[in-house]
Amino acid sequence: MTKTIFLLNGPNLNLLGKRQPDIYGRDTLDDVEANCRALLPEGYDLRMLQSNHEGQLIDWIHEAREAACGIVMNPGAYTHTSVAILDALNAFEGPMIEIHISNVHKRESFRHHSYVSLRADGVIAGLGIEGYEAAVRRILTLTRD
Ligand code: CA2
Repeated sequence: MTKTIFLLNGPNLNLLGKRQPDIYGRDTLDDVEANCRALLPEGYDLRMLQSNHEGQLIDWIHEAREAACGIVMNPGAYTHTSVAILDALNAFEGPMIEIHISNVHKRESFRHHSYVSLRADGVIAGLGIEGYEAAVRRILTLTRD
């Protein structure tokens, strides 16, 4: 059976490649999806998802419990605020990698704390969109038979 990796993206990441290229670069989420798809061996698929709404992200995490072998998530600003997303991720049993395009530790102090890191099996920050590919590679390593 095909194993599906969920790539979940939080608020404002629909603007990726369209605003603030100095911080987030010029590539779009479609580019991220194409780069990640190119890494998938036979038997794997991915679902690229983005929402500006916390509840929608939580619903997708719940869906992942049945439908995904692993989650790569850039929760955007919810990283720093959302106990609800942390609770949802704690109910997911597969591997979960947290990714940030920018190096959050080089930015404002409110970005230094992540609720999601309390659940994440790995945390990537500051590699630009290449971080998504590193995260997918890690999920593949952890889920290959
Ligand atoms: O560095 C990251 O990936 C962040 O998760 C991005 C969030 C920010 O709140 C986190 O602290 C770090 C913001 C996402 C906003 O994305 C945009 C992309 C392009 C243009 C404008 C916003």
